[in-house]
Amino acid sequence: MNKTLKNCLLLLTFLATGVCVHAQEKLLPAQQEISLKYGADRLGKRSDKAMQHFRENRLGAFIHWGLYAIPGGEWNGKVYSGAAEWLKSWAKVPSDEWLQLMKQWNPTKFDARKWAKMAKEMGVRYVKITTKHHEGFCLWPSKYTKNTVEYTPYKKDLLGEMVKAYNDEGIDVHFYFSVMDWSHPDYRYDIKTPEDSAAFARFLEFTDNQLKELATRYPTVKDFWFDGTWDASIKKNGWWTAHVEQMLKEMLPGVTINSRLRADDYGKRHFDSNGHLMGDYESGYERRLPDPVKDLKVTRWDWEACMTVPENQWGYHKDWSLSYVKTPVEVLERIVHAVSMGGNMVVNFGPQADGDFRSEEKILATTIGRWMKKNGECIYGCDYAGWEKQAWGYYTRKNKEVYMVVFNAPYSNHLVVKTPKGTKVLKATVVGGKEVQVTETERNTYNVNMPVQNPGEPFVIKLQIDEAASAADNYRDALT
Ligand code: H79
Repeated sequence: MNKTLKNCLLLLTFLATGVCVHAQEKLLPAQQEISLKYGADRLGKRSDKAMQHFRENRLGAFIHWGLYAIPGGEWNGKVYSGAAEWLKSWAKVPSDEWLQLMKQWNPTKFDARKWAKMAKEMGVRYVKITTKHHEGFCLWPSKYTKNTVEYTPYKKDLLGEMVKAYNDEGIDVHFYFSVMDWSHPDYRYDIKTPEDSAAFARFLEFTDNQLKELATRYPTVKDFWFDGTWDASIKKNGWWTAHVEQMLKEMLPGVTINSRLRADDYGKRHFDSNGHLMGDYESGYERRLPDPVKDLKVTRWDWEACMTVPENQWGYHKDWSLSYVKTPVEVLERIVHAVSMGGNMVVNFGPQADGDFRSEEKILATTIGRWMKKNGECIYGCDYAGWEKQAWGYYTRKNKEVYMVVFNAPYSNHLVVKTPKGTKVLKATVVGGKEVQVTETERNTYNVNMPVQNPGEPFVIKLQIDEAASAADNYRDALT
């Protein structure tokens, strides 16, 4: 059999057997696909400008801010170690009582411009803001409920102030929106009776109205990130999730929407019953990343991961000593790791109720920002490089530029680089520094000399490559 034919057959076998498919992404052969009314709208990545922009931004910040910032994880003298924004649930606080916190909502230190400057300094290109978390409190004066900032001592439109300030700094704003609303009397976890059905229909109309209100009041919003969509009530109303996506896309051309919103005709979420991603990007990577070796199929679709700095605190919690707190370098490594696998990373901040940030978060933003200022070219607009991963760190790539982002320096003082067939490394330069020596050691294998660097600071080497190099060389394979 000739080699090309053999390769084609191998590829076909690979595709047909669906080798290494994602647990959630079980692709059926095309002819066996079932017809869906509310499945994926599209196969593969979106290629328009707005999506490209979303993708090239790569680094974002999450802002979790709501009434939960006031108790900060403590209720009636008891400190709960679970996520602070879930305190209402942990402490079983009835809605009426929880909403009393609105009387104390007065963030006197809040200055949207300061927040925007902090984000700018950190080097994030977008910010995802919790417009409404599960508790139901809205950061904008929604006319469809009284549970909003308008009825607090602060009174003003917090969300509006933030949108303007971030946009003024050239930072995109994305809206986090929890569909599940613990304070709305018509919310249902499941639909079991005609009464549930009627109530939930009213709830969906209320939600539509709030979303239309957000899209109309803040037309510069670039993305909606839905959460609180896992309940049976929503899974039984897949049509509504498809409708919301369509409605927002009609109102805001180019807007991007996360996969978490969607459920198909059979209540299958994120990936439809045929295994195709719904929404524009996968948003299931919460506090975790795909496996660097096994999960590289994620490069087939757009995705965005989000992470907390402590183990699992999104909203402000007064005691961060209850779980491990990641160091700035550990946060940085997750950012680089995500980009090296073709994804975005969003780092979470949980501001205090007074409108200031805790010192740990300020230090984190400054430290990341300092590194990004020097090395950001290996993040923004970069993608999966397709080169064999090495133990020293991660590759990222932008057009012809391949970046080595080094987190683990070897004792040999040589960073091993293995290139794909036909690709030669011509030159290596430290970003913000000098050229370092490159030695070819085997076929498609190089030693890149370790530069002198600041201890504890990951560094970046930019490679100049020739991809049209002849595959012919003087190396001989061993006969065994
Ligand atoms: O906003 C942040 C979190 O509050 C929210 N998403 C991020 C971005 C979130 N994280 N996890 N969850 C929502 C789902 C949580 C589910 C659980 Fe439970 C809460 C598991 C145990 C407690 C709900 C209640 C499911 C089982 C019991």
